[in-house]
Amino acid sequence: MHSPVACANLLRLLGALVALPAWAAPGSPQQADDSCAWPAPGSAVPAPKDLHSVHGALKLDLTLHDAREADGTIHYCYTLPDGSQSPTLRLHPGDELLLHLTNALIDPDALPAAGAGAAKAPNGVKAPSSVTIATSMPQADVCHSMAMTSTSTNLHFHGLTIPPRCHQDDVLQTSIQPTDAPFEYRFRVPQDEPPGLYWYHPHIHGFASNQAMGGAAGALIVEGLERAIPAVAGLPERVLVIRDLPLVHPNAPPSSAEPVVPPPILDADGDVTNNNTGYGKPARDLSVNFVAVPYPDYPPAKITLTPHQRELWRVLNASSVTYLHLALLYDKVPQPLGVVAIDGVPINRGAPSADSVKTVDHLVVPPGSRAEFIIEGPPLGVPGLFITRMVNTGRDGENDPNRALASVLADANAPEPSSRLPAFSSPLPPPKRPWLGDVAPVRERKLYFSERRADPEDPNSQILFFITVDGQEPKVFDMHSGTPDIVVKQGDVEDWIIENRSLELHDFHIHQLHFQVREWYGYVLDEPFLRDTVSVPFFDNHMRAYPSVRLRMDFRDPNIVGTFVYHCHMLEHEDGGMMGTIRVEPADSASAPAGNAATDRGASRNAVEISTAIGASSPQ
Ligand SMILES: [Cu+2]
Repeated sequence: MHSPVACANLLRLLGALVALPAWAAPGSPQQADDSCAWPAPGSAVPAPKDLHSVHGALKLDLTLHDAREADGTIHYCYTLPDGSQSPTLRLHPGDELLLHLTNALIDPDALPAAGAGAAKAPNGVKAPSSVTIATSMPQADVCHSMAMTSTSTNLHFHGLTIPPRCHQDDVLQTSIQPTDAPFEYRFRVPQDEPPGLYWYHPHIHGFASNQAMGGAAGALIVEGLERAIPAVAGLPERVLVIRDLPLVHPNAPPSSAEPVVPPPILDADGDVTNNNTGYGKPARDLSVNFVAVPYPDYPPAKITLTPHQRELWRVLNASSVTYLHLALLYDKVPQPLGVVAIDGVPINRGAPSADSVKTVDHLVVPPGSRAEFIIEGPPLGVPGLFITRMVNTGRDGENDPNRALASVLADANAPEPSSRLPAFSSPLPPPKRPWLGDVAPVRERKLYFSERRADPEDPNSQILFFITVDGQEPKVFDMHSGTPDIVVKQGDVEDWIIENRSLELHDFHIHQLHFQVREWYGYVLDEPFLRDTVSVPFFDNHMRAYPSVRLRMDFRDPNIVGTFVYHCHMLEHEDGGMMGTIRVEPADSASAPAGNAATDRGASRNAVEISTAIGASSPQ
């Protein structure tokens, strides 16, 4: 909920609404009296509120609300008691996070129109509704609830190597209902967690996509990047959370400034499919720190900085399905992006003497992934534009066209970003375990992404999504199955080949750990850093072999003993069944790993036909 001051500020902000074209829905897209209002399109990009740990701990109360906006869409938002949304949680390695999460969700079908007044959710929290709320649901133990409803929620701390246990980072059984008391999340950031950008979001199977698409996501920063990458010491930093949202103007024709492209085709989920032109209607709109940049005119959000100002941009792709392909143009010329970290891991993690800044002029960031890079602001009077270029997502993929995200303009009086990295810090101690790339894997497994129609005879039937261990039967994820798909032993290192047998991109993510990319689409990479999310190129029917990636999986950290999930981070696919479970057994347990479809190391290396069409889907 907003305080009166926050509401007054919001009203002032809404006064600056840009003029809407005739086809836009009448009325303003925001309401001042709901708790999930976003700034108007074209606004300055606001910085999320920073919450810093103090004396080794960060304590906060967070509430998840939903609200129906004037245009009929539903927003989900994490709010602090002062009304600010999706704070950035900042902790040092070794610090404790103590977060009380209140679920104030209202059933989306019961949400009243925007501005219809406020009611209390069953737990007594003020919620933006005047409807009667059923409170008859029996109170289940939150830790073993497993409830999967539109008003259930929980938290996943994406990228952190913390235990897959209730109150820490369990998403298989933990489910909080609106009738529950505030639920405590409490864990310590590991001492050896790489410094960089992580994030938090809900992870209720079947409902993750809608909640994230409505805005439920925020950044978490493990401080100390300057200890690994001296080039960022003293730099101002800007956290940019890119989310996707349902099209604000779904019925608008494309901008007359664009080339004419074939009319949009919708898939079974109602998403606009990829036309591989870079133009046309996108599957989703995007927002930058909640400033929407809607189709068809993409009015950019605004970033101002002092001329030539060097900054660290920490970009999180919190989209449910949208790939980002970032570039920064000054006078239409691509500018260098000095990449320093991917997925929360400094890019020199495995090779401290190597270049600690990798300069590129474009960068693909799949859903769930993060990229941190140094930019230099434009000179006075030179127009800059932060954009995402098209991504070819495959024949069955969504349309991710070229579009603006934010204008980048120099202003001698620009306010400084709210945060700056320390100018002096002690160097980061070397990781305590040998570099993952130097450890021989004890086992190799192959998994594959695939899709099929629920009724193969009916081209309009629902699409089922699978991630399958080679040798097992494809099945949609069943959270009530007590049998893990994969069992490994803590202490082991394995190589996993992830193959894509479908006609669209997928985006492999595993909880609790990072991996090293060894091969990507036939290219040998041996990356000197780690990722927790990686794009797996799509198959097309002309290829001789399925595209694949080879990942070196790190099961050495004792923190990760337990059962957790791996899945496609296109959340619509995850909700549709593209998820599996893995159990990491203690190193001293007697039982041998079971349920494995292990193959001889090297047996599956194949000569994948390299398509020149991957373009924007390349790894850097
Ligand atoms: Cu997918």
